[in-house]
Amino acid sequence: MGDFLTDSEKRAIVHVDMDAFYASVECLDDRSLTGQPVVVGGLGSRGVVATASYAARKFGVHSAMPMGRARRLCPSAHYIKPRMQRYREKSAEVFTIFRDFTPLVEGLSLDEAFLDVSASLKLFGSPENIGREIKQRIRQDTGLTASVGLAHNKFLAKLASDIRKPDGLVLVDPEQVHAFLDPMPISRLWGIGKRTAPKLKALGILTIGQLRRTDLSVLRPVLGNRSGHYQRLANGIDDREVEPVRPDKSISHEVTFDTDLAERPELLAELQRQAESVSRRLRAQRLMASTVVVKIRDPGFHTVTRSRSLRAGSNSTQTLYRMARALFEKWHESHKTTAIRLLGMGVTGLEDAGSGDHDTGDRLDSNSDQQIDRVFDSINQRYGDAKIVHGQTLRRKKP
Ligand code: TTP
Ligand code: MG
Repeated sequence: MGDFLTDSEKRAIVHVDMDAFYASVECLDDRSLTGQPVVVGGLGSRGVVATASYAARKFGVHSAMPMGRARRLCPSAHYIKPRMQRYREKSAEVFTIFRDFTPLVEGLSLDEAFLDVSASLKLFGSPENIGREIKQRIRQDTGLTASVGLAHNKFLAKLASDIRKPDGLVLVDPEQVHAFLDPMPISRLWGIGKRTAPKLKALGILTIGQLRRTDLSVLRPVLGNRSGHYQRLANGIDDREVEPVRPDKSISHEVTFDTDLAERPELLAELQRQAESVSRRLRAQRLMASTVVVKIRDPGFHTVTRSRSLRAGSNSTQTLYRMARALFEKWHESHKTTAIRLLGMGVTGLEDAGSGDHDTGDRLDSNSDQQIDRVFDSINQRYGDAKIVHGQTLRRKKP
């Protein structure tokens, strides 16, 4: 069977996501909480739920919910203020285990990572075996449980880890990709959010299978330049590599457009989307960046980069976007008619953002920018990726 698979179908990617992470750590440190409803989050009047144990979820409590509402739904739960330092410690233990399996570990947040274990397959026999081993090691060494998804690419692995939580292990067989994806709602596709979903629904497209079977010309008015991208995802195709994060180098995001693009509003919308992605990754790793870089490639493969340092470190979407936009506009002034094949933005000069709790120190970012980012992060974390994005990102070309 393996002989019929393309190279990218032979990769073995694991996505690991810890179960009710903060709450599980609290239960670990106080055994009397085991099996009880536990809610971790801000306890003040404007606090929100960071996470809830599975026992508390039965009462309808979930992440990003106002704490007051959680208390009404589940008055008997234990309410606990986050202890970030402790969660970081446990996270480091978990990531140490990951690196025993492969050096190709891409952390997405404290409790979540992609592992490319293609080269470790021989050693462990099968992907399923590796999955089981990882889960067992996590349980043994840290006392916590994780859900694991295995597939030949990141997109499928991530969906797989989510469908049998908690303590799940799901393997997507390359020959069963359509059976796995087709029945899922289109909202499971990264980037299809509240604004786009209704437009697809209006076309009668509710499931990934329906999107897969829809002609690109029908999708374009709604999904624009990203139609091809979404249709590839709907087919279970995702060639992105696992990118091991070296916490000191750079974070970037770039796209090659299906067709070269010259319209400024669309290019800016793409840039904003990238600023969101980059800044979200900075925040997930509690980093700040001091320099913004924009990369532009024209149809003749001529590539330019433009960079500039910020007055102070930042991880705010708005701050990074403003700088990227300024860099882009400066280039655009003298290249108004040049179509663009590839557009990217990134950041360098990364440093630790500190505790990230309250102090704003000499940050460039306003409090309201930070607050907006936090709300976006909590919702986006919950739903995988790009569930909500800033207004401009949703701007699409009209047919
Ligand atoms: P998640 O992996 O999204 O949630 P979880 O691990 O608590 O539960 P599960 O994966 O089993 O569904 O997030 C990991 C941690 O990140 C979570 O324990 C707390 C924190 N977090 C927040 O602080 N705010 C949020 O809105 C979310 C979603 C998570
Ligand atoms: Mg989790």
